[in-house]
Amino acid sequence: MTLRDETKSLLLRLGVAPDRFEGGAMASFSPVSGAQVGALTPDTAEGAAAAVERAATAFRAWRMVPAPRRGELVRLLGEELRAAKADLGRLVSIEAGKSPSEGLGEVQEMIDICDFAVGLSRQLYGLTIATERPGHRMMETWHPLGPVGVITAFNFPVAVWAWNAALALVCGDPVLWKPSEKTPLTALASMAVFARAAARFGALPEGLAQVLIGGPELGEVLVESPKVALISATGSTRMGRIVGPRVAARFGRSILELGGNNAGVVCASADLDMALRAVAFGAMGTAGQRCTTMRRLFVHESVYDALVPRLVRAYASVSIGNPLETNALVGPLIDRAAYEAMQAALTAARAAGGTVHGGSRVEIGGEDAYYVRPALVEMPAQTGPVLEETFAPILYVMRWSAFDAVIEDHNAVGAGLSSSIFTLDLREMEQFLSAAGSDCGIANVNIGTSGAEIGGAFGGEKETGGGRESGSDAWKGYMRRATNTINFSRELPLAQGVVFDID
Ligand code: UN1
Repeated sequence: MTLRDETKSLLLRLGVAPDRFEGGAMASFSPVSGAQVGALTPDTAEGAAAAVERAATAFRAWRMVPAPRRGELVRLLGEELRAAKADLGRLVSIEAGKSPSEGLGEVQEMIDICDFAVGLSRQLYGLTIATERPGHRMMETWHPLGPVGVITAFNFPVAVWAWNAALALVCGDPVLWKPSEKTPLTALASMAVFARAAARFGALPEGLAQVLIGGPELGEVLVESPKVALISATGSTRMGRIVGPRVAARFGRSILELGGNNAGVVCASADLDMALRAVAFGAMGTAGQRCTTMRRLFVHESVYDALVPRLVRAYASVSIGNPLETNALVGPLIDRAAYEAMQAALTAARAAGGTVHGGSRVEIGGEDAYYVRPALVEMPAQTGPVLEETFAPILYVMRWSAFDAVIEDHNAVGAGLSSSIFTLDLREMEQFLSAAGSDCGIANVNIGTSGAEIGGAFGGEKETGGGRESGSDAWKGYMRRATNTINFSRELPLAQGVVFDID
């Protein structure tokens, strides 16, 4: 069976109508072999504008549905995702090139956020606040915000939609999804799964969850429309620099989850066996194509020679292979552009004095597939390409000797997503987690930078954009807060002792 045939049978089993992915002008490809696997009919900008209108109408109805009832829809979505897990996970492997375990893990992340959101649907609490005025009560209420535009990247083609959609739906907001042009098929499949949950739920407003397949012009419709109350965008810092100001210009709200240049700091006391495994997964997993991928590693000079040669060996021996036919740990890069960006970064690293281990192309999957051996680059200093995110499996390794200085270096890049320290020293650990430590949105101890679970808020600072998605109180970004003061007395005392007596 060809890859295209397998893709077709998966899509049909997942409930996608053939006219959505066959016979259209928009080709989609699998990075596993570079083969075309879909021919979609893209949506138009006019179609996107009509979708926004439908979402705005759906909002008026959905906001009045009690939140726990909205949670029931998400509970059903979680059930349907459980039933679809094997097929959808396989489709993620086909379309994004993830290993089987990571493809399934991505669907598990969707299921987890559904479970979280179902519980949340009964916990959208506001505070009751002490008031200075007698006979008054002050409180906060949280209301649905409006349609949410979700713009996602190829690397987590379905989980990031689910992080946003599960929360938005329980918060009372319709969802408009613009997936990456590189991964439209998993988006269509996710919407088919959603449609089954919706059918089981019963009557739902039309346009509660929609997908827009096509190029950046569709994302632009969402970004520019005042009816889209929130834009939640995942992608590069370059994309965020365009989207953020445009949403702000219309006083829209945005959650930006942009680039990462995540680092690990290995201290003298570190458990090196553990650090080795954590760094290997963090830096090579998902072929270096996670926002949270470990891209820099600072190793204390006293353990450098004990750790780095072992890491170099792990890089030389890690299994690279077709994720559909093997259980290899490293699959393909998404496309040729990713491969070229990786090679350019390695050339720049050599020019900056780096010693490159690995990084060359591996002949798997044919000429249109881009498999590479992950690269470990020993750098004399944090210069050149080390300061930038290259979305490929490159780990820059540097030595350190003074703790305060390594924290400075750790924080001396534009992005601020994820970070980790490997230490058994209490002082180093606490300093890393303190106000004077890592400046990232995620700071870990004795685990890598990637692989966050959904219960925590996910996102980062500085050029990562400042947004938070997923767990903790990230839901507040999807609702509007009203502060209510209620006077149940017979007087009208003014705050701050102000007197304003007429007659
Ligand atoms: C991303 O790379 O955009 O922490 C998301 C992780 C995943 C999510 C990453 N749970 O690696």
